[in-house]
Parts: sequence; C-alpha cells; structure tokens
Amino acid sequence: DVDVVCLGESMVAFLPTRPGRLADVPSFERGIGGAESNVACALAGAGHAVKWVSRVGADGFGDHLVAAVGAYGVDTSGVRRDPGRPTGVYFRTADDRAAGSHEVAYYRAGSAASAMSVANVPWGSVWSGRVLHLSGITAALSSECLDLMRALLARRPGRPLVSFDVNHRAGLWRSGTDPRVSLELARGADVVFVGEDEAEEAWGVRGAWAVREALPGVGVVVVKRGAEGVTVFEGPTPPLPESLRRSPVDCGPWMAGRAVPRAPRLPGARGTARATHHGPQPNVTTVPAPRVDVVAPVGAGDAFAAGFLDATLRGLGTRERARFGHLFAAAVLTVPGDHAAPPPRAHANRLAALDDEAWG
Ligand code: KDG
Repeated sequence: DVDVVCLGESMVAFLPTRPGRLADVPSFERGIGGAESNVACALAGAGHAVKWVSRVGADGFGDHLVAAVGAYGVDTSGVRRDPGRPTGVYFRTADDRAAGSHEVAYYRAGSAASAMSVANVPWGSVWSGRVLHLSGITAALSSECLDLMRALLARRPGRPLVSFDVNHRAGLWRSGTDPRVSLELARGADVVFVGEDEAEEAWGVRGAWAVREALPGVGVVVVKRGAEGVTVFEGPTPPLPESLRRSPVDCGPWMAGRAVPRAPRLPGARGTARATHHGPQPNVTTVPAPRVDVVAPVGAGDAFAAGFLDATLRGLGTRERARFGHLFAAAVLTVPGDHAAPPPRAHANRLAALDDEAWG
C-alpha cells in the first residue's frame, strides 16, 4: 500500500563549493533537487511508503536521479525515461543573505519532465496512494504540464487527499502565462501550503485571512508567515475579523490582482483559537517556528510539507501537524542542500507534545 504519491520534476542540482556569484564560482558539487521528490525523500525517511511519478531523460543524469531518489527508499517505478529529451539540471549560488544575493540558473526548458501530460502519466500510479502531493512548479513547466495539473486538481469523488504546495517560482512562468492560474489550481486541492509572500507576489492576495478567503472549499490552508510561523485554517472559511470586514477596501479582488489590506495580527498567535461566530466552527491555529541557525533555506518548504503530511497520515491534531512541519523544516534549514534526515521520531514526538510556552 502506498501512503503518498509525489508527482513532479526533479533535477540534478549543482551546488557551489564556495560562496560567490555564478560568474565567479569555479566548481560545483552534484546533488539532487526537485520540490516534490524532496517531499518524497523526507516522507520515506520518516518511514512512509512513497512513490515518485515523473519523467527523466534516458541519460546519465536521469540514471543518477532515479538511483539517488530510490536510495532514500522512494519507489521510482512511476518514473518514465524519455529518450528524446534531456533530464533537467540547475545551478545555484550559496544563499548569501548578508550580500543579499542568491542566483539560480535552470536548464530545464524542454526537459523530459516538461513533457509530462495527461496522455503519458501512469494514471494507475498517480492515484495509488492515500495522498497525492503536487506543486505549482509543475504548472509552470509547459502547457501540457498545466493541463495535467488541471486534470489532477479537478475534484472527483473517491480521489485520495490532494496536497498542493504553491511553490511560486517567478522565473519559471512562461511569458503570457499568468501565475494566478496556481490560485485556480489550489482551489481544487484538499490541503494547500502557501507562503504569505508568494500569495502576494503570485496572486496579489495580501495577508493570511485573505488567502483563506481566496481558497473557499479547501479543507486545510497552511499559510507560512516567515518568522511568525504558520497559520493553519481548517474547516469552513472563517469570517474575516471585524476590523477587516469594516474596511472600505473590497476584500475579494484577488483575481483582478489588486492588493487587499494586510490582516491584523491573528487571534491565537500562540496555540489554537476558535473564531467566535455562529454556525460551523472554523479552526484557526498559529504555530510559531522554532529558532534555528539557518545555513540555507532551500528545501525547507518541502520539508515542512513532508512533516505536516507525516503527522496528518498519523492522525495527529492541527498543532502537532504544524509542529512536525517546523521540525522537519528545521533539519533542512541547518544544512546547505535540499535534504536532511527527518528528526528521530521519539524526539520529535516529545517536542511536538510540549505545551505552548515550552515550544515557543
Ligand atoms: O524547493 C526546493 C526546490 O526549489 C529545488 O529543489 C529546485 O524544484 C526545484 C525548483 O523547481 O525550484
């Protein structure tokens, strides 16, 4: 039985051996990257049965990707080899916050994975898990991939839980394609992960409450709010706080790309708060992130999604799911690459069960 299927492009990643601009770095080390396979590797590391569905070239880099992802314990039988197209690669610089510089150079246009389509994905594998995890990166790869994402995110009876990480990559969107299609796609998911910053950049939606409003019908919306942690909205769309409702600015113009006002500080900035209103009770939970010494942020969002899904599969409550997300992310934040072993289960269980004071 498969717990999670992750579908998306992976690439051989070239990581710099020293800081500096791409123009100056003399050598790179080979690693692997790819948001969805990062989630797959972390979930396999946490003991879940995980399958990765993708396409790679019939080339050495494709061999390496399949072997490297497989070495994490991920089932790669859903990965097709394409003799006519190359495996994507990318180069990046070290994240130098002090210098404010971070460069990424993708060589993935026309890659094997960009030819994933409704006609060639192995549908039996795609629907074989309890959870299907997708990301907005796939939608930006090609028009075939966008059509595939539309088909995957169409609501249909009996489908597995569909998880969608917006993963906005401004440099990937083809000219003429509006990144707000990822909002349309997100509306078809059951669990959505999105950063407050990317919701604003990609969709023109400002603030966690406005994000929630923009995703009616999505059961779980996880808004990542940087140093403040994450806010998880569950259940029916909660009403906007009074202060926003009285705002003279229309709060629903996201499709027009206009900004909405920033929401005030959310209730329950620590722990769980229930909005006070009549009717079905939505659940709004804000969980701060633990402080860690960040080496590189790349891959931390994927690790967060993996931790959240790990705890979801184990039936844990909202606060614990968010805490597992943070704990998995913390492990990746403290290494230069995209991957780190998830925290040992017993230790993570103890941390996730701390009371709010001790956690914060
Ligand atoms: O989330 C990490 C990814 O950004 C990285 O592994 C590369 O998948 C990648 C992408 O498309 O940016």
